[in-house]
Amino acid sequence: MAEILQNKTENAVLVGVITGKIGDEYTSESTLNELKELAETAGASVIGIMTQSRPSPENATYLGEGKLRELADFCDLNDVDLVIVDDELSGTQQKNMEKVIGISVIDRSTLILDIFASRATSNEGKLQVELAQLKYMLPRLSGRGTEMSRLGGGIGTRGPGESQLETDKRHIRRRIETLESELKDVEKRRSLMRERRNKDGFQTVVLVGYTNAGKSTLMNLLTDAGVLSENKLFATLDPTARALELNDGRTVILMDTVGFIRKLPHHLIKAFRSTLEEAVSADLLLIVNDISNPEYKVQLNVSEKLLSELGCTNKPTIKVFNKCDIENIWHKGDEDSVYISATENRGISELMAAVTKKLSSGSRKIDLLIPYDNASLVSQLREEGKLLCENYVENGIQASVIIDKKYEYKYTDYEVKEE
Ligand SMILES: Nc1nc2c(ncn2[C@@H]2O[C@H](COP(=O)(O)OP(=O)(O)OP(=O)(O)O)[C@@H](O)[C@H]2O)c(=O)[nH]1
Ligand SMILES: [Mg+2]
Repeated sequence: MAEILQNKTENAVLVGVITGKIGDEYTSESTLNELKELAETAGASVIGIMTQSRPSPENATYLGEGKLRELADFCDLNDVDLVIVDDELSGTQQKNMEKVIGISVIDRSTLILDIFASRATSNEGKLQVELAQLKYMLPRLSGRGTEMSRLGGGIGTRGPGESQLETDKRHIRRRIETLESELKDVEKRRSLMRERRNKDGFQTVVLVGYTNAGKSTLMNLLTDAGVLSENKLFATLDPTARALELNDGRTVILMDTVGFIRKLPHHLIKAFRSTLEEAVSADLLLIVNDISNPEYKVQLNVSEKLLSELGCTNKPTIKVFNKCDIENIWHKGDEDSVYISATENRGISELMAAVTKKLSSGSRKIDLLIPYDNASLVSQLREEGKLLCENYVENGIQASVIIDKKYEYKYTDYEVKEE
């Protein structure tokens, strides 16, 4: 009997409407190149790219009628298994496109969710991806079930699985509720862990940045963490934390996190809140950039925009330009920007110097006991420093805070000195 070949590569065609508008969220040659990388990461082989210039996508079919026919003919002639659209499709657009073309049509969000689904290993990661997938699916569910089973599995259908696709919306809503409450527990655990680290006086440095920039490679170089780093998008989903000793002998926590990308599905950002929260609570962010990528400025912008959406504005930050070995670009850095190669171990002492400097900009940890009469000082502390913990005890509020030396004088009366 013939053996059934598993994991046959799917032939994919990428499709995008070029509106001529400029911005991260609009399709362009560069977002299509990135879509190609995403498709290849998911295991597809891209055999064609089709674009249409029009002021906006067609409401019912995404592409105009003629172009859609052209796409259907192309798919027919070339044994295409899958069409991947660079924008997020409505349920109607997707259904109508599938009707005309006769094969699976998925969008960029589904592809990203699919990659995340195949990468998720931890319980937390799996819960987050499933939640994002279900939330994406729910409004698109009506009448999709039978078509999907006709079209079969493959890219864009991994994750919660087909049987769940076909169950009714109520069932999915219930599952969403369960996932959300499980994730709340995870979030609580994470925030307790953060609190404990804070209490122990550890500051955290978090590696963030565009996917494939080299965050995990740098993490491994600095801490021997042994995390997976590879030339694929979204190699890392779960945050990993390790101790890192600074030049001045202090120990901080270094953390590796999930990468960013353009047009990240907003359900995914929401579902990954507990993970992304690590960046929000960081004492210092290292935004890692792949300087050899012609799009690195756009990528840096996307990272910065996402970080500010997460509420990371005004956080101490160092821009780390990585992969300087590739184009041999070695600028002189300063405490805000450093130029390194994580694979060749170059520029690392400059990076460590910048980190040490940023983390010791005149702040220190103080323990206070604030009488209840002056309880408003606690909110002031929150604004002026980093409140690590507060405890309501009989004679007042015990608070530990990391505060800039310039504000310290305001609180000396309440300081609890260690015996
Ligand atoms: N030439 C060169 N390649 C590098 C450098 N740093 C990382 N890489 C390569 O870039 C690829 C991606 O590295 P990762 O460390 O996995 O990137 P990441 O930022 O963790 O990516 P995600 O986890 O997907 O967000 C790997 O193939 C690395 O070997 C560098 O300094 N120079
Ligand atoms: Mg990584």
